[in-house]
Amino acid sequence: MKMGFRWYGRDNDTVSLDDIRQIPGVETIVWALHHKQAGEVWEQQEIDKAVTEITGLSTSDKRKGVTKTFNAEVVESVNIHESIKLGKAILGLDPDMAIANYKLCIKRLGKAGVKVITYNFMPVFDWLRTDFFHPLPDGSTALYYNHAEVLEMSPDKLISDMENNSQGMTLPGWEPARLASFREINQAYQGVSHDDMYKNYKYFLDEVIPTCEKYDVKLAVHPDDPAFDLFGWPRVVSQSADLAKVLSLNNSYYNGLCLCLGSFSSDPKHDAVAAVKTFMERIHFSHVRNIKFDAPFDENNPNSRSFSEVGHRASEGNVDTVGIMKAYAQANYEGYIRPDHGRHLWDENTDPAKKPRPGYGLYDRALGIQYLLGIWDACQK
Ligand code: CS2
Ligand code: MN
Repeated sequence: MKMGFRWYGRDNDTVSLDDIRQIPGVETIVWALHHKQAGEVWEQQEIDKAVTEITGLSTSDKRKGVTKTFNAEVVESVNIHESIKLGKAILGLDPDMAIANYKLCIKRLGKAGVKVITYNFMPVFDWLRTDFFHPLPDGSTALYYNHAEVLEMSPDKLISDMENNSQGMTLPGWEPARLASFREINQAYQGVSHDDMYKNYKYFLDEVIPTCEKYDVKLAVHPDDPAFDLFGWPRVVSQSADLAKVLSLNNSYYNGLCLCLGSFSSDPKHDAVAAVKTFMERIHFSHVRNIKFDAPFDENNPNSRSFSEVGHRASEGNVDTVGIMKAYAQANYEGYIRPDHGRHLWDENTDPAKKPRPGYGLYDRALGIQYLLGIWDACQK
């Protein structure tokens, strides 16, 4: 197993490569060209520059005697253009053009030594939370999802919230300038079924997987978060059966999972350890974190689908992180793992300069890594 840490890039993250270097056990930097929009081509020069920065050492590091370096083998994410998911042209791009651009990204990343590309296949937007800095009983803060609040929302309400720039919902990647596209995309998904999505998904995989095989780059899909439909948009990577179906759409080993156990566990009926065991052979990358539901599961109580993200330790929440790491260790898992989101601790909540991207501070993820590695090490003979 190779332990990873997500890094948003210099001037785009409160955490530095030098910070990450001091976390014992981290080998892989999980990176992306975050200024690229879905559907855009990544230039070889930009890719090579990012890889060199991650895998090299600065002159001042060298002067200080630093020798530890990272690999840049995992990219999260090369996002999928909506035209691919919808199977029709939108926002000025048609599916075949968007797929051709995706293939070019795969080829170029492969040439730069990247082994895994993560993506998601969620309609319209990435993960959803209702509070980014939710207070926890110990004084830290964390990402929080309130199901009752979401049930009362509509895409129109979401848009007006964002337009008013209120304290309400802000979706990852939805800057005010892009709200017009949000309307257009929401419109385009009306009447699109789960089966339509699977058909378009298969078309995409059959097109790109040969390129993955040629350049030895594995694709890894991240589950929907939360793992159920929202606002009537068809989500197709939520349930265990969905994961199996996605893998069967194209049987190549290069068509695999980024099994995010926090996202997968957002459906209270899910068993994270069973999923790890079931899909082991096609898990190329995994996010391991914990969440805690507000109430024990009850179909009629929306609050039992509300949850807070918590520390990685199993007893902190409802995800059996010990069972997960044991399952990986017993299978001698050779893929990549990273802690996922972390809580915001210490000066991350008091010093505005330290305020991290929601979920992506330094301290809790560093603590989480030590916990996960502790379980892993204890399982080794
Ligand atoms: C999230 C996602 O749970 C997570 O890891 O932060 O943004 C994730 O990176 C994407 O859905 C993968 O494409
Ligand atoms: Mn994740």
